[in-house]
Amino acid sequence: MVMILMDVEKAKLVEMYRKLLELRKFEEKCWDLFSQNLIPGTIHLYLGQEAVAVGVCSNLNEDDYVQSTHRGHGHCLAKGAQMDKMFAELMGKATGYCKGKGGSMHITDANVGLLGACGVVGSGIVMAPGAGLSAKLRGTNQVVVCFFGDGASNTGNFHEGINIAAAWDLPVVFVCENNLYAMGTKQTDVMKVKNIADRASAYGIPGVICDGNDAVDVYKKAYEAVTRAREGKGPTLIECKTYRHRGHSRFDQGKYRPEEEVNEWLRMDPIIRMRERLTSMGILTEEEADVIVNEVDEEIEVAAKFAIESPFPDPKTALEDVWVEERESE
Ligand SMILES: Cc1ncc(C[n+]2csc(CCOP(=O)(O)OP(=O)(O)O)c2C)c(N)n1
Ligand SMILES: [Mg+2]
Repeated sequence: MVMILMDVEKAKLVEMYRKLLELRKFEEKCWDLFSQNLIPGTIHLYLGQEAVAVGVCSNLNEDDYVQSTHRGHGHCLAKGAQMDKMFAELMGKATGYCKGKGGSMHITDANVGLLGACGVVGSGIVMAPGAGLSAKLRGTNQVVVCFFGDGASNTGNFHEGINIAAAWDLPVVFVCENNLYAMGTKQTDVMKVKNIADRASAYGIPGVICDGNDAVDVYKKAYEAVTRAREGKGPTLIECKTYRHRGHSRFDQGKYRPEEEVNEWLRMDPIIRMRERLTSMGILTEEEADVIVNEVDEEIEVAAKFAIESPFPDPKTALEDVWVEERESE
């Protein structure tokens, strides 16, 4: 374990522990707010997969881009989106990211390079190369991270997006979060290959497998992929093996998953593992770790209070911001 951590700075590890907690507690609060009927529509919780977003995004600069998915709260927070505006958006409030008109699957924040969540499975895989091409043409050294699931890796977009990004050496890092299920469909029932990363060879790019419940493993492998992209050497396909703690969306209890499987993955909880590492390495004492937990709890309460106390949008604004005015062609 010492070997694994020696080359990652202590401050970075502590920062990652705090981020992991933010993602976890944000989702727990979402569940709480939903249970009180304060969040309309559906939500797909990121609980259990936190090490992926945190491990990857800890390598990014503010002006790098992230393309998210329907299960995107973790990506947004890890890239620097504001909790208060996220809660407000989920609750349909006027202070939310889309003024309450978009909800969970439309959270976007251009100020921190967040290109947006999207409910259309696999769609991000063809949009990310566009952002990569833009960065390449402008010569900005920006990198694009494209998150998607195992289910999305079976769509045609996977082939189209990765193929063109590879052919043009675009600065895109494709991160597949393999949580073993696409809704109720088991990955092994619909794929002949064991590892999604194995498909990378078909595009002539590196394919890398990570322990997706270990933020440090993800961080280090993503570091190599981000560096490669920034140096103009093209994309990498990273597969993070992970698991969602809950059902697919808020209405799914996940009964199709065997109890032993769920329990096995719960034992590999990414937050507990990170805390155990930091305390056993002497980087944090138990008391210091508790202080961070309490600080994050407080941060969550403040952000949720902001959203709860925010007004709903005025019905008169319903048609604002939903249509782009026609422009003269240039
Ligand atoms: C194009 C399209 N087809 C189907 C759906 C319905 N749908 C929503 S999420 C989902 C499963 C996605 O699975 P995966 O890519 O593994 O992501 P996960 O939910 O596991 O994070 C499906 C089929 C959709 N939203 N878009
Ligand atoms: Mg999945």
